Amino acid sequence: MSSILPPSTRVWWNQPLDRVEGTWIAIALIWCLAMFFMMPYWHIFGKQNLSNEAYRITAEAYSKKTQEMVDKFTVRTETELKVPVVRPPAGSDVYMIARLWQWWPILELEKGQAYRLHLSSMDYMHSFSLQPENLNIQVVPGYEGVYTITPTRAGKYSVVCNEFCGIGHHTMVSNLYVVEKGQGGAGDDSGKDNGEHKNERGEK
Ligand SMILES: [Cu+2]
Repeated sequence: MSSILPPSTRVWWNQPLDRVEGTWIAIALIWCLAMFFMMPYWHIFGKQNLSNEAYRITAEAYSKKTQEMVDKFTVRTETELKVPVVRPPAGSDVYMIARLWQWWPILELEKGQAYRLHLSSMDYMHSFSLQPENLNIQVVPGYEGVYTITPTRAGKYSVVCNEFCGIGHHTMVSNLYVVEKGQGGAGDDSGKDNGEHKNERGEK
């Protein structure tokens, strides 16, 4: 029978279940349940399903909060786009914006300190993927996700968007720094325009 044609018997749901059909329903059900219970399992024993809080927020309100943190704690800028590198106090709330096609700003965190990482999108769905940790967080417009994180290893991490978000998706990459206590700060680099911070669009 083709699905284009109407069923030959109108009351099809009273017909006995075919063995093959029943088997496939059972397989699908068992697999669904396996996947369902993997979620709490990964939460407890893995790193991918983090505890989170989520709040409704507008893009404007979220970008304002992020801007405030950037204005206070920028230590340098990076790349020709002058993306601010922000070093907020240990244990504080830190903010990152996801948007087409950029992460903003770059965070510099201290090893061994717990931070409340806030993530929100200005436009579409993005996803915060921290490499090489393989930590994945969905970033949703209209919501502010808050995750308590404690970096355990110093170094330079990559932040990659792993939710396909359009033509520039592959360029939506950034960094996140974790430094030992007392290190980092206004180290290297390109920008050297401290005290003259630009807003998120790169304007003054
Ligand atoms: Cu993206």
